[in-house]
Amino acid sequence: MPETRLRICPFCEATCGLTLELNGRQVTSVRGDDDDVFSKGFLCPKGAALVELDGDPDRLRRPLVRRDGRLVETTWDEAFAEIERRLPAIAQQHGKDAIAVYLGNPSVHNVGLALYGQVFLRALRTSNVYSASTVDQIPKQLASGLMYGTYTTVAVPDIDRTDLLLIFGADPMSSNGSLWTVPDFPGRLRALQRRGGRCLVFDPRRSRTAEVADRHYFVRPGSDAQLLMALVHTLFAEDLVRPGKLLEHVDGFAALRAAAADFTPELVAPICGMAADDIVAIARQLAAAPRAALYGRIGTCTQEFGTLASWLIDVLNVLTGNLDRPGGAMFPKSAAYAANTHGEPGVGSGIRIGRRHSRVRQAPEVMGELPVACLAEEIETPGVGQVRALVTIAGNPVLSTPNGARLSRALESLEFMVSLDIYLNETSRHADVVLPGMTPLETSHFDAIFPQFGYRNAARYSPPVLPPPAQAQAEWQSLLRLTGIITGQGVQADLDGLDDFVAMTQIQRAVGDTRSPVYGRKAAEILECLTPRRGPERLIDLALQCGPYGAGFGANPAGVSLRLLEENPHGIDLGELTPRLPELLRTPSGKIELAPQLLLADVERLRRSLEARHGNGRLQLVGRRHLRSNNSWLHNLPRLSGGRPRCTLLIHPLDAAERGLVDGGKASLRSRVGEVEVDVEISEAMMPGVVSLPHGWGHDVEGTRLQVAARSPGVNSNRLSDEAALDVVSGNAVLNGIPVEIATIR
Ligand SMILES: Nc1nc2c(c(=O)[nH]1)N[C@H]1C(S)=C(S)[C@@H](COP(=O)(O)OP(=O)(O)OC[C@H]3O[C@@H](n4cnc5c(=O)[nH]c(N)nc54)[C@H](O)[C@@H]3O)O[C@H]1N2
Ligand SMILES: Nc1nc2c(c(=O)[nH]1)N[C@H]1C(S)=C(S)[C@@H](COP(=O)(O)OP(=O)(O)OC[C@H]3O[C@@H](n4cnc5c(=O)[nH]c(N)nc54)[C@H](O)[C@@H]3O)O[C@H]1N2
Ligand code: SF4
Ligand SMILES: [Mo]
Repeated sequence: MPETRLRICPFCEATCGLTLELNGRQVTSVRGDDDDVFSKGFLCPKGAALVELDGDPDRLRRPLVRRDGRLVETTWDEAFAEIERRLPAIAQQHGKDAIAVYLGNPSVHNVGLALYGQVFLRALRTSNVYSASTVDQIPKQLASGLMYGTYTTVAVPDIDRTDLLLIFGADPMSSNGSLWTVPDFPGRLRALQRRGGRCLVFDPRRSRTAEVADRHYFVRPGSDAQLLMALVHTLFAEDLVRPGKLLEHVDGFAALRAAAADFTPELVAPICGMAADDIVAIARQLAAAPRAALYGRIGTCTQEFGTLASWLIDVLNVLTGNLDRPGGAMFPKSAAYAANTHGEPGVGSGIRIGRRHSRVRQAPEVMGELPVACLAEEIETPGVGQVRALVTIAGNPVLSTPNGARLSRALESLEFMVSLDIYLNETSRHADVVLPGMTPLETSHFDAIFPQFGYRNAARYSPPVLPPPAQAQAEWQSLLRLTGIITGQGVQADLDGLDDFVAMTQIQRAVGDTRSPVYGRKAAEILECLTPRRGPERLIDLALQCGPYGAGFGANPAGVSLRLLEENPHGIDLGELTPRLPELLRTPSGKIELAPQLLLADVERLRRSLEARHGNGRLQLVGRRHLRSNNSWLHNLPRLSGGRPRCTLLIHPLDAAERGLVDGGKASLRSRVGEVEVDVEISEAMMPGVVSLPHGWGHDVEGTRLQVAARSPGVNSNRLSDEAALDVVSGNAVLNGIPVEIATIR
């Protein structure tokens, strides 16, 4: 008899609930869970491919250790013994900063990694913390942190109630949304249009989202901040600023107005490749819409003015009175882990950046991290604080960060490298020890982060679908073992004792917090209430019970706990988004900072860009995503590969003709840092002067174990992105708008 099980999909931020059918260990089908309170039956082709990930013969199941230059299978004990022999010695000899860590994207989608990765980082105490955030969303988090006081207070469009949705540099029809957890974006957009609403898309490529939108505007890469400034300028100039109820919660209107003064539509239009009349018309539409929301993502973050563009999107939501109101851009209230639900409501210490700087380039720390674009130079440059060892946790920086070729060389020069990964890929092939994770089916799932960006409030949990195989070790346990090693307790450290310590630290924080429902209670009593749970489940239960809807260990018996989620496998709906101002603010002023000093200072850089002129025969390179792909790591699943080649260079017919390029031909694409050979695809979807190549490809290197991916390897677009180019305030890499030249290969 087939059995039915439920599992939240871990692949992307939409977090769809899936229904799996099992025959023994074999998953026979995957569907969307119609009863899931949040995703209501939606799924995409990646979710259905979960079956193949579980069965992939290339997926690592046993640890690997380097012997005589080759990675060979070994036991868990031997793998950790090797780490104990080599890793702590490096910190002892060269200091704690000699060990760097890189956290990849799935470490946010895997609760064991998310919770215990932090435990390991605290034990390491290194300044050299890097992650995919600085090739992704850190500009939005910095802008939000400056405006609202915490890094995860991010406003999301209230899509189900809005009349006008403006999308900048995002393609949710392909990506299913990001910093916006919105399963079934396609259906929600259709519903918006059916009720008479409109969607405008701003993108240098006619993306899938642009195709279904009501209007698409080509914008030149890297010019969003100028365009958004021109919209701000127009609202002020035409007396269309209507913050309404927000007025009492906002500081900085005058400074903002002054900052936008120079950015007239006429001056900005040629920079972004739009008509000045269109910019004015958009500002008027925005002001006239009863309910509107602006949203921006990768294209607005991973570019030269990432933080300014991210900030100005929220600025426009404020100026039009759309922030924090139904149908506008609203703030979710998550059941666990949200900084904006802890501490005193309405005021806080805000965020601080630059508490330290990178050694070589002096780039400031943001959100506890240094820019990953600095990692290679920190490895290569001798001196005190040089990085000599690296631990990667669910990441593939060789393919996902700028100048991948240089980073790959730098990794070769490390004294020691450990990778926690489920594949032997372009990055983990450099490791001395690889520790495999289990498959999503063998682990539980709880989203600690994404409900903070949900289109609706909900809490859901999935227990493991399959029992782990005998030899497997959970990744949270691997991280505890690494913690034991790095704190000098060795491979034999008492893991239960360490885990109790982790739980106790968090319990103590809760009982000492005057705002917590368990304030003043005995830590030992709370620990007892959590028994017999251990590991991530114990921490999740604690966070849920002490959260804004929490049961508080008896204080609110009807409240949320892990048990309640277990009893409701399709999730608990916590309702549509509701206004949260001023309660969610954690700025020192208790206000929304509309014009933070750090950003006003960066406007000077933006102003100078108005004088720059594009052209000189160069093209600008941008990226894109495909529905059947997930960054660098699902290319090994047969179900998601095959079909037409996807890693092609899209180029406008005029640009192609000018350079003698033909569709299907080969061309050489060159930037300051590298050169790759690409397959040309001529396409009217591109803005003239802009070409597009997806990232996450380049699976043709030696020493990996990715047989399916290697058959259609594509090229690594990050061989072209320049590690010297940063959005200076956030340290995010510039991955869009890279100047390139192209020549045909005959
Ligand atoms: N040019 C360009 N570059 C980009 C982008 C772009 O748009 N353009 N996008 C950027 C963005 S948004 C991101 S998020 C980054 C992603 O950058 P990364 O996070 O560095 O790369 P991923 O491709 O997501 O690789 C994830 C790795 O985690 C492994 N993995 C998957 N599940 C698990 C698990 O459960 N446990 C463990 N231990 N490992 C697991 C996979 O095998 C893979 O090696 O790329 C960035 N790079
Ligand atoms: N299928 C699939 N889904 C994914 C992923 C995946 O790899 N595949 N990755 C996941 C991850 S980690 C993330 S972060 C999200 C990202 O999700 P999205 O932000 O939606 O990312 P993209 O689909 O790359 O869309 C970015 C768009 O920005 C445009 N663009 C480039 N430069 C500029 C610019 O300067 N200005 C403007 N206005 N537009 C520009 C590009 O042409 C592209 O259409 O997707 C997630 N979901
Ligand atoms: S949209 Fe697809 S990949 Fe994303 S969570 Fe849903 S099923 Fe998974
Ligand atoms: Mo991402």
